[in-house]
Amino acid sequence: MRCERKTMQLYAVTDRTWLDGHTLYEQVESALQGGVTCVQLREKSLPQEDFLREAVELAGLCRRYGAPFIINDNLEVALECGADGVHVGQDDMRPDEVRRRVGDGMIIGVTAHTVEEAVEAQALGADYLGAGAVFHTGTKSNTIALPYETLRDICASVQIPVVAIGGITRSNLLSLAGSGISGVAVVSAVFAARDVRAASEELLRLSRKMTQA
Ligand code: TZP
Ligand code: MG
Repeated sequence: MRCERKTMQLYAVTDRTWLDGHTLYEQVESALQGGVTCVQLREKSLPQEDFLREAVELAGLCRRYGAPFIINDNLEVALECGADGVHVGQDDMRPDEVRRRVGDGMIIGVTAHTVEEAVEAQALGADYLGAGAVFHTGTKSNTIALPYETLRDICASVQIPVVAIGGITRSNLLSLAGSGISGVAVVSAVFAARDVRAASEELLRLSRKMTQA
């Protein structure tokens, strides 16, 4: 399996909204010190050159901490920076096409909102699924609300790990117990925190409790 279940325990997705005088590199390092088990670089408006430069730096950082490093949507950057994987949404490149381009070694993550999308993504070569938004989120617009029952059905319909995303905080994380997810993906709960490291430690503790429940 290209993606171990424990990799999904606490999946941090970057956002520069809350840098608060820090660099993204510093923020990601704090998150890694707090124990995040996977990092996704998600950049929606950086010029390609800057995106790649940042990706190369963060790839090296994540390697030092032994956490898989995933690039959102940009295959060229993922390949050039030596990322461990790439994540695509339903409107992005199809997973089988991604697989053809990146070869067998790279992790491919796919967003799924329904059982049909989940089953198809797995059949087309996805290594893990991101499912959400499980709660209301202000971080991404136009998210589709995913009821707990759908999350549970998605998990039951595939063999690959599923990570829940969207509006997850320390207060609601444990309510995802029993759904079958392997962990949680968070943006603001880590990167908007005043103490990114402490927030990561607490979310990791809760996520472990949630999957053991
Ligand atoms: N995909 C679905 S919801 C979301 C993404 C990228 C944003 C989640 O952000 P937050 O701050 O953890 O709610
Ligand atoms: Mg996308």
